Amino acid sequence: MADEFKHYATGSVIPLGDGFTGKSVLSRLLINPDVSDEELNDILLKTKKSYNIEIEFSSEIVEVENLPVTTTLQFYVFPGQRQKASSRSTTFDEILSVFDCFPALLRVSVLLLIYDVTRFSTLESLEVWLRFAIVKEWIYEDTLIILVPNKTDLEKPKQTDIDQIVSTIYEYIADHNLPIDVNHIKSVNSSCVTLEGINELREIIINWIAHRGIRGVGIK
Ligand SMILES: Nc1nc2c(ncn2[C@@H]2O[C@H](COP(=O)(O)OP(=O)(O)OP(=O)(O)O)[C@@H](O)[C@H]2O)c(=O)[nH]1
Ligand SMILES: [Mg+2]
Repeated sequence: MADEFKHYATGSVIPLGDGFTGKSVLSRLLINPDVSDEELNDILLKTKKSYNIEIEFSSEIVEVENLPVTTTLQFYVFPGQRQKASSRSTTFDEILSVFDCFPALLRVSVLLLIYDVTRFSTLESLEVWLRFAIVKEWIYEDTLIILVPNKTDLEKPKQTDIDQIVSTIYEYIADHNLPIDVNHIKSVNSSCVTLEGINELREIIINWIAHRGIRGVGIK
């Protein structure tokens, strides 16, 4: 009888961070980490600055309590730009105001806080991005927050610094009385050039959504 049912889990993933930190490239690699060298070069060189929402989906079957659960990651990638560069360019706030009504944006399963390890200002901005997620009420009891120091091929971040940032994020979350504990905050160093951390990040995200995403049952 159990064989007749198909189990699903789905969850939205939102990468947040300043422009040029690697949100679009990283999301494309997380959707498909098994890229050839040629495909990787293409992604790195041809991914353009975002002026619109980018939506990427991928599915995988994960065993949860002996049941195969078809788990779908939905990435919603926004432009990192907050200021208008010209009358034709669009900003994060403008694009979000169009897509704000998306049901998938009501509750976010995984929030990626991305900064570029070579630019300190992108780390400083994370407070603004986190505040934004709080104001939007994206964080609920089943949200996982992952700090992603990206571009580690260019510079190695110190583990002590990362631990300090994670505890600052936790204090910030606790100050805002959000219903998540310290186990909901992780960090994974990444490089979209060497692919450091990409498989680890994907595993963490997919397992989190399989276990804590929005579950459903259908008939096979
Ligand atoms: N060296 C290095 N370059 C990277 C890495 N990740 C991304 N890049 C490059 O950084 C640039 C910006 O990457 P994007 O993914 O477009 O950045 P974004 O955060 O989406 O930027 P916006 O769309 O402006 O918000 C591109 O030229 C990428 O090829 C990385 O890990 N290492
Ligand atoms: Mg982008």
